[in-house]
Amino acid sequence: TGSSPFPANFLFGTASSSYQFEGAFLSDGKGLNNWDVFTHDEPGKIMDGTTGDIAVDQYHLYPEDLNFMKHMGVDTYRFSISWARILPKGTFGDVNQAGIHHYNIFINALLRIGIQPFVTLTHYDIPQELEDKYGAWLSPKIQEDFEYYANICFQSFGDRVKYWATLNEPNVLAIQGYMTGAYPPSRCSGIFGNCSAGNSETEPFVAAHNMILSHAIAVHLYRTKFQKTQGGSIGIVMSTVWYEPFSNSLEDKLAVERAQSFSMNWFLDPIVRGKYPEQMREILGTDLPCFTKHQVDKLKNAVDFIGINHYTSFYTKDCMFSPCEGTGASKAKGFVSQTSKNKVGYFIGEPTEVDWLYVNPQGLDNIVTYVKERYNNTPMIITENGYAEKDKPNSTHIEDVLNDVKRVDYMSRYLEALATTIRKGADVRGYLAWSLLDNFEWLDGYTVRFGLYHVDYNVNLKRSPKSSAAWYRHFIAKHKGQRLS
Ligand code: GCO
Repeated sequence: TGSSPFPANFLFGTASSSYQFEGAFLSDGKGLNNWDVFTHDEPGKIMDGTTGDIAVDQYHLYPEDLNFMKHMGVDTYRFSISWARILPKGTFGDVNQAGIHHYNIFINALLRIGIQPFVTLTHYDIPQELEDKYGAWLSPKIQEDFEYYANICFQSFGDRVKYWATLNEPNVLAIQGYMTGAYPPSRCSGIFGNCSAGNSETEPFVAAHNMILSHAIAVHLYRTKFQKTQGGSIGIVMSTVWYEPFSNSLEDKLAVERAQSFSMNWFLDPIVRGKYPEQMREILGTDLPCFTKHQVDKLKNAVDFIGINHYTSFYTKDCMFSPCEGTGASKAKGFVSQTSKNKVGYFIGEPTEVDWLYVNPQGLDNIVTYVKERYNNTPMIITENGYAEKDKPNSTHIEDVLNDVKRVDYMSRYLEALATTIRKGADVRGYLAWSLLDNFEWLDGYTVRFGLYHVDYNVNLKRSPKSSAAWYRHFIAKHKGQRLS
């Protein structure tokens, strides 16, 4: 082996999701999902009033996208299956064969060019019917519907798909869907926002509880029924932030622990260790649901790998015991710790054009090391990392837009940090860049661009490589070359 820190079967890839990429929102028998309904009913909530109806139309334009991947030399492509394409009404009953057919063709096309499909079962979008019928994640009923859906996916695609992630960023979904109400199903109460229904103090924990149990049930199903013959692995994808104390005070250090407890560890502790973080129990008391003995048994070690989405780092200041000014979250149990006095002190590293994204490569080394130690060196995959630029609608110089030197700088520094962590012994199995193409960035619509390839929304969704695509191609080739030598 050569001098590359990335091990021989390390996966380089890019990541995406169904709602952000596919479009074709009414094609081939697909049912409506929660994001279809949300973007249509409340256009004011999306920055530019757009929807994912067409998105970047990967549903139809995928052959071209596959060529880009092949050209870059990636090993894997992470995408999500649209639950509403497979089960238009979400639940037991008719499977939409056209949906199965679409993903079969897509998966086969990836494999034909030597790219491993890496499938997320749900990346925020779920059939609207599940919301209407019983409140989706708020009801334990979703556990069996998720199991039913997962079973269809394993059965239909598992002979060829060797990497499965159950849920994408459930920690973000629980907060945005049920505490701030910013994402569907737009539930919140009190100081958290203006929703027509919800309870920000309790519902995030109920929804999360059902997500955790749904995950565990799907993993159990995969392990008992499919894994032996299909030989793949299954995990979950978490949104991770590296938190640093704002000052050296004990309060701020405890606030950092609370911040991790109330975001990443909220899910990973149950899924790996079989229980919620101690601090959550102390702060929330009976607002935090409990697991039965039987559930605990299913939960422990219910991942083959931990998927880490990582972009940025925050300073963390205690606001629970000494109130912080100017933050709406100051009364939120536990979560208070994630805020600080002012924007200047809030993020770590160099600012970007996007307000939540600051450049701190060291944060990736830190978070991976933290996960390694807390979760007994469970294998990890960096399932997302990437750099955003604001759309510049009036820019006449497409060359400038395509020459994304800042993205190249960001990726090369984060990958260097990752190499350092791996040299220190972390078991990281892959790195997936967010994202292959510019795409629908949730509440930011098409105003924020994450792609290695540019998409022209005015000219037939024309794709053009940015400098970062060429850079990534060289980076991958260099590391593979070193492995072979
Ligand atoms: C996720 C993320 C992605 C975003 C990306 C950039 O849930 O995995 O929200 O879908 O597009 O993180 O913000």
